[in-house]
Amino acid sequence: MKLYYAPGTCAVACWIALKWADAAFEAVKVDYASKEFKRINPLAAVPALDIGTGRAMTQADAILSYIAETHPGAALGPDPDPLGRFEFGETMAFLTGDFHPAFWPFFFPARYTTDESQQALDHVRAAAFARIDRAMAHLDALIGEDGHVYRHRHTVADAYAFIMARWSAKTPKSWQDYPNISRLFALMESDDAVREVLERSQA
Ligand SMILES: N[C@@H](CCC(=O)N[C@@H](CS)C(=O)NCC(=O)O)C(=O)O
Repeated sequence: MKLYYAPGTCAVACWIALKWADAAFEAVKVDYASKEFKRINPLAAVPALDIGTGRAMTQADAILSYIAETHPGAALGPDPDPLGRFEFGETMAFLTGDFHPAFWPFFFPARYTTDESQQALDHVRAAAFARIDRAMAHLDALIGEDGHVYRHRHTVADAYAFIMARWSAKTPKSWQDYPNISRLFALMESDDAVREVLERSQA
């Protein structure tokens, strides 16, 4: 199994999940904009996971769910009851569909306006920051005082939320300003597997 990643991206959450699952895999660093990688994922985005079926899997939510489902002993996925599955799906959809996309206009404002002036870019960033803050506040409320994103326990949602919330350090309000997200960070930063992945993925 091969995980295609770029440093600091949501693909690193998949790497953490694979480590937690004790899966056998190779992490392959890519330039997501390169021609070679577009042959693996035509959408030019990481993560992609090649399990040898002839087509790499894409979409972080689906990949993380696949890792959780194929490694049940690691208990990284939802509780099996319908409400448990719903809450997990709702959480992952928020993280990948609302939280992650909120950051992109802040980091790449030129993609979100045809006006090339500095003022236009500043406006996009200001609007983006309001969405990021709203999503961070929602994540903070989801986490609560135990430091976990889903039902008071360690799941792939923790890995994804942690890696994405790190991006807030580059915005006017960092994760340290949100008390429950700070609790998640304390748990993640004291996890040996997480520390190893952060070190290796940034190398
Ligand atoms: N919907 C995709 C989005 C993946 C995505 O945007 N990945 C980012 C890294 S976190 C990326 O590779 N972006 C490249 C780009 O937008 O140019 C998913 O959830 O996996």
